[in-house]
Order: sequence, then structure tokens, then C-alpha cells
Amino acid sequence: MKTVFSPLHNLRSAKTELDGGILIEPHERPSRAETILARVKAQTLGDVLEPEEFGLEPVKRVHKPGYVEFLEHCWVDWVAEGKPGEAIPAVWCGRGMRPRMPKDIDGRLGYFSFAAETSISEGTWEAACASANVALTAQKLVANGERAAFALCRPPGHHAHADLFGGYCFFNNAAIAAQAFCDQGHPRVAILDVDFHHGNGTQAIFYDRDDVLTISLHGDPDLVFPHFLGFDDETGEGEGEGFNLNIVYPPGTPYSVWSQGLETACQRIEAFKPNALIIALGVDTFEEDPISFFKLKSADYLAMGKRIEQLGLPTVFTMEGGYDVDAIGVNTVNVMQGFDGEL
Ligand code: SP5
Ligand code: ZN
Repeated sequence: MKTVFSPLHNLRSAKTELDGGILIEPHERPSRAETILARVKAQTLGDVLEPEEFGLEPVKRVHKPGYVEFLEHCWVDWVAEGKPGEAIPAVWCGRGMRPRMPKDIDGRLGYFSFAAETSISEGTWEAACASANVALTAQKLVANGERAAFALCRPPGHHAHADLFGGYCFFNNAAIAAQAFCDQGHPRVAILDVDFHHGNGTQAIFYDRDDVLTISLHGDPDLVFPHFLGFDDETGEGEGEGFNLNIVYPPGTPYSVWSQGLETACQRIEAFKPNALIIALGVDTFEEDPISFFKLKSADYLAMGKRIEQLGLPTVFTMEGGYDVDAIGVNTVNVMQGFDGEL
């Protein structure tokens, strides 16, 4: 299958991630995408294309205008205030306080985020825009008849809400691609999120809708990020009731167990009869991942891709997490090769 990739991802190169009370080099780093790209080429997966420019209109079909405006100006406003480091939120609207957008940059950082590990750095805006264009270009390939396409997005997207960044995510690339299908006259779209973490942003964006089915398989939020969403009693609301499914696993989960949830997810997708499928693909389910606790092995990603292919749907893969950089290329491209029938 074809891969869409933008070298502009390198503009997202934060120096800091707040972890364990100190600032570390971010897990979500440029070498992740470069390692995946090298594997795509080494395995001759297919052509590698640069993205088209779609502008902000398809982004604003998912994200609120005030949030997009904030992201565009955050770094400049931060630097203009004379702040010495990267832009890290340090104050939030706690329970009982008033959810209004403050003028001050520290206030706005808190208003538009749900986590502090994601520093905003120079170039973050440009890279986030390029990442959305990567997803939209892959979506266009599939809408125009390709069976599948790989959007090698970076930064990732599935944690981003309509007006919140966090979890290394700014624009929800999978949601933007799904909404593009909807806006092009495809009445039903399914998003299957196989990243280790709950796809909280994607769930929230489509929670009250019955035209986009959202399913996420992930580590128990009682124990891991994002902690405040992703439990199995969250099934949708209003017209969206019954159109969200969370499948939650404990530490140590191997593919033999994880794949039972994949089977449940696939059966739900088949019943939904979508016109297109988005896979929010994180490979932080890998046994060696430094921030996660599942036990998937490299060969399991071939089986995962094969099972997804059996759904027989036009499919866009958007890259999400995966932090064992040494293995990220093999594991990610294994999903594509499993899908392409190269087992
Ligand atoms: C896209 C994606 O996978 N985002 C994940 C964001 C997770 N952020 C919180 C990370 C907390 C890391 N704690 C490290 C503990 C190491 N034992
Ligand atoms: Zn993840």
C-alpha cells in the first residue's frame, strides 16, 4: 500500500516532557517517524507520497476555531512573554471553577489542554498541520479507490479533543480523516483504535453521533493514561448511544487475549456496515514499549493486519503511538504487510 509522509514532522522536536517530576527528552520524538519511513522503504511496502495541502477547513470540521487559533499563536505568544522554557500548562479549571478562556497565555494553555506532559515548542503548529494533511491525503487516496493507505502521521492525534491537546497530540488526525469521509457523502465510518492508550479525543468528538462508530482497545485507565476516560461503561450518548465501545485490558496482556477483543471489535464493525474504516494505529502495545504494559510481539502485528484486512473495507491507517524506537519500524510495517497479505 501507499504511504503518505511529510518531512515537516521534524519541526515537532520538543526538548521536554514532564515525567516523574523531571523534564526528560520526549518519548514522542522525530526518530520515531524516520525509523518507520526507513522500514517502509526497506520492505518496499509501496510508493511514498508527500501530502497535499488542505488548509484548515477540514481541521475545523473537528476542532473548535478558538482552539485552532490558540495552537497557531501559542508559541509566539509564549516567547513574547519572555518565558525561558517550552510552553507547559500548569493550571487548570478544577471542579467548581469557571470554564472560561483567560487572556493570559498560562491561562489559555490550561484551558486548551488536559495533560502537562505535552510541551508546546517552536514548530509544533507547523508539524501538526502537516500531520493533518498527511491523514487527509491518505483519506483522499482511499476515497478515490485505493483499498488502503498508510498515513505516517507525526505528531499523533487520537488523544486530542475538539478543543484540548495532550498525550503528545494536537490535531486528531483519525477524526479529521473520518469527518472528511462523512463530508464527502460516505454515511458511515468506523474508527478502530489499537494504540495502547484509550483514544479519548476520538471518543469525545463522536460520542453523541451514530454515523461514526468509535472502538478502542487499551490499557485500563484506572492504571494508565489518560485516566479520566476509556472505561467500558462508556457506550455513547443521545443518538450516539451504542456507537462507542471500549475494551479494557490489565497489565501483561498478550496477543492471545488482546486478539479476542479485536474479534469483538471486528464483529461490531461488520454489523455497523461502514463505508470506510480508520485504524488509529499505535504500536505501544509492544512488549518492550517503555511506557506501556501489554506483551505483544513483533509477529503479532502481522496477524493484526491480516484480521483488519478481512473486514474487506476501504481502510486508512493513521500513525499514533509506539515508543520503542528500535522496534517501531518493524512492528508498524508488519501491520501493513499483514494487511497486504505478505504473511
Ligand atoms: C499517542 C500516545 O501514545 N500518547 C501517549 C501519551 C502518554 N503520556 C503519559 C506518559 C506517562 C509516562 N510515564 C512513564 C512511566 C515509565 N515507567
Ligand atoms: Zn499510545
